[in-house]
Amino acid sequence: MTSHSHEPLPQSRHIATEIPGPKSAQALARRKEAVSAGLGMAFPAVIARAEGAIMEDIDGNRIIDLGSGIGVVTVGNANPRVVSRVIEAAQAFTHTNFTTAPYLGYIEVCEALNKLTPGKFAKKSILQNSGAEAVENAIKIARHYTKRAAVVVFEHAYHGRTNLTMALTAKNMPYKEGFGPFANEIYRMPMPYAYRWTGDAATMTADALADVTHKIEKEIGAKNVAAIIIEPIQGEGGFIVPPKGFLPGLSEYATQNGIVFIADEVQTGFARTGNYFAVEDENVEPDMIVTAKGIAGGLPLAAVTARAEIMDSSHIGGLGGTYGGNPIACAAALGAMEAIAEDKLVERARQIGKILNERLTAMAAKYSVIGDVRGRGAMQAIEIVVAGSKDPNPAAMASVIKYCQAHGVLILTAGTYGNVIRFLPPLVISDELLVEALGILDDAFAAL
Ligand code: PLZ
Repeated sequence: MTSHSHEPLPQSRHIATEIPGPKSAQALARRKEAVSAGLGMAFPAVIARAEGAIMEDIDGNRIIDLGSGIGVVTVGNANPRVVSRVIEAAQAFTHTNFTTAPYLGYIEVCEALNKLTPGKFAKKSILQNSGAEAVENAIKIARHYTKRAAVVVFEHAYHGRTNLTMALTAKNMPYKEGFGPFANEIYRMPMPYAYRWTGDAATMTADALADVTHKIEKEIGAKNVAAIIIEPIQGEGGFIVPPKGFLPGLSEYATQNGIVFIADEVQTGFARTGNYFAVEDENVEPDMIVTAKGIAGGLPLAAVTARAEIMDSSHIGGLGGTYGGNPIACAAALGAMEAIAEDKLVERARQIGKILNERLTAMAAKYSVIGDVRGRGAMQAIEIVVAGSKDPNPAAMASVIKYCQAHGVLILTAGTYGNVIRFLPPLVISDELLVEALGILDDAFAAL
C-alpha cells in the first residue's frame, strides 16, 4: 500500500518556464517583504512538491536535486516509509514532551542509534531538534563528565549557528560576523587540508598530529581538555577529507588523555559516505557521536549517542528540552532507518560515489578550473580555482551554478574560500538521473 493519495511525481527533469518562473517570481517578491533579509537562497524557485530526487516548483518545473536539502533527505524526499509512519504517528498523538510523559518512538530511536553507531561498548542517547542543539548538548555532557572546560576544534569546522556552535565554527563570514561575543574555552587547531597542504598523506598526518598535540599540551594543558570535536569529513568547510591516520591518531590521543572524542556526523552520518558513519572508514570508535539531518528523512531530529557512563553522568533533569525527540520526528527516523536497511542505501551510496567520482574526475581532466575532486560515497565535491593555480575562483563557480539552475539542476556550494561545489544527492536517485545532471554540469563548464 502506498501512502500517497496523489499521482507520483515523475522522476524526470522538466523545464516549463524560466527559473524562477512567473509564479515563483511573485512568491519571491512576497518572501522579500515578509522574511528576514538575513536568510540566503541557494535556488530561486518556490517548491510545491518533491519526491525521491525530484523537486517540482509552483510553475511546474521539475528540478534534479543533488543537495538533499543539505544532506537531509538521504532516503529521498517524501520517502514512502517515512511518510506513512509520520501520518500514523500524527494521528496517534502530536506531542507529550518526553520528559513529561515518555513514548516508545523515542526509546526505539535511541536503541537503534546505540546499535548502529560504532563501538561495542554500552551506549545511551538523547534526542534534540537540530544539529546545533545536539552539538551543544554533546559539549555540555562532555564537560560535565570530565569536569573540564576546554574544547578543541579545527580549522574549516562547521558545527552550527547558536552561540556555542558559532564559537566552534571556523568561518567568520557569513556565520559569525557581528554576532559575538562568542563562548570561551574553544581552541582551534590546524586541519590537514590535503589539496592545500604539502607532502603525502602520511607526512600530513604526522605533521598535523604533532602540531595539534603540541598546541594542546603547551597552550591548553591536556588535563584541561573536555572534548575534541571534529567532522570526519568537513562539510560546510568544503568536503575536506582528512588524510588517513589523522582521525585514529586524534582518537587515540583523546583516549590516552581522558578527553571525550566527539565525531560530528551531522552531515556525514546515516549511509551518506558508504558506511552508516564516516568514522567507520578507519575503524574509529568515537566516545560520542552527534547525528542529525539524514537521521529522519526531512523531519527535525538530532541526537547525541555516547558511552553509557558519559551519558549517565548528568544529574536527573540536567538534560531536556520541549520538543527534542518529537514523536512524529521519531516515527520519521524509524522509517528512514528502515529505508536505509531494506533498500540497501549504504551500498547505494558507494555506487553513487563511484559514478560521481568517475564523472567529476573526467571533467577535472577537461576543465582546468577544477582543481580537486574529493569526498567519499555520495558526498563528493570539486574545488574551483583559477586555471593553472590554486587560487579560489568563486566567480567561475557562480557561473556554473547559475547555468545548472537555469537547466533545472540544484547543486550546493561550500568551502572556506567559497569555491567548492558539493554533491549530496538523495540515495534513491537513479543512475540515469544522476548522469543527466552531471551532463548538465559538464555543459556548464564547457560554457564558461
Ligand atoms: N554540524 C557537521 O553540517 C549543519 C548548515 C546550513 P543544524 N550544516 C548545514 C546552514 O547554512 O545553516 C551542520 C553540520 C555539521 C552541525 C550542523 C548544524 O546542524 O541542524 O543546522 O543546526
